[in-house]
Amino acid sequence: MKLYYAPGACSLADHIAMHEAGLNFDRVKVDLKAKLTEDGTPFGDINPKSYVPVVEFDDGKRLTENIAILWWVAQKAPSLAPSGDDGSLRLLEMLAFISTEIHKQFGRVFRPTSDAEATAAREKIGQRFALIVKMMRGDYLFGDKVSTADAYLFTMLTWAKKTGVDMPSELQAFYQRMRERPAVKLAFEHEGLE
Ligand SMILES: N[C@@H](CCC(=O)N[C@@H](CS)C(=O)NCC(=O)O)C(=O)O
Repeated sequence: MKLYYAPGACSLADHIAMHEAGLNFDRVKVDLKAKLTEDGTPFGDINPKSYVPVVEFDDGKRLTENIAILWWVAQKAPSLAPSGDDGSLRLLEMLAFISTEIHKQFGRVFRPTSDAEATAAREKIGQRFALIVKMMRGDYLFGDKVSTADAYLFTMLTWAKKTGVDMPSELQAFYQRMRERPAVKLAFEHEGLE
């Protein structure tokens, strides 16, 4: 199995989650500007959407989209989803919130078409971070156990740090907690991140 990633991109969430799940996988670095993998393959041949993350299974089938990959990882390692009858559904709900309400807003912070747009996006992300704090049920989103959604949220916080988006103190503490996890340390080491 392979994970196609770009250092520090949203694929970091999948990278962390796959380590948390104890999966064995190779990593293939993608140059998103040149749209080439590290061995020179046009990335469009791997994923016609031309973005990371992509998981390639041993039979050659591929899976894209953070929500789908992070949900799939939790199917492989059920401890990475909240417990209870509706655990898988709650995970999906949280992944969708992070993807559509936080991840997407960062696009407007990284590549704003105007100062006003960047300010509006920062405000939106701030509101959503405040909501996340209200939703958090313990040290992690769903209580005292890490989930694949935590890996996604943590990745969003690395972007907040990079771009100076305000982070509530609860999320700063969450960031530090996540940063100490062996899976996070390993993913940082593999991606050459600080
Ligand atoms: N809907 C996709 C979006 C993935 C995405 O935004 N990937 C970014 C990196 S964080 C990317 O590869 N961008 C390159 C591009 O769009 O050209 C998902 O959630 O997986």
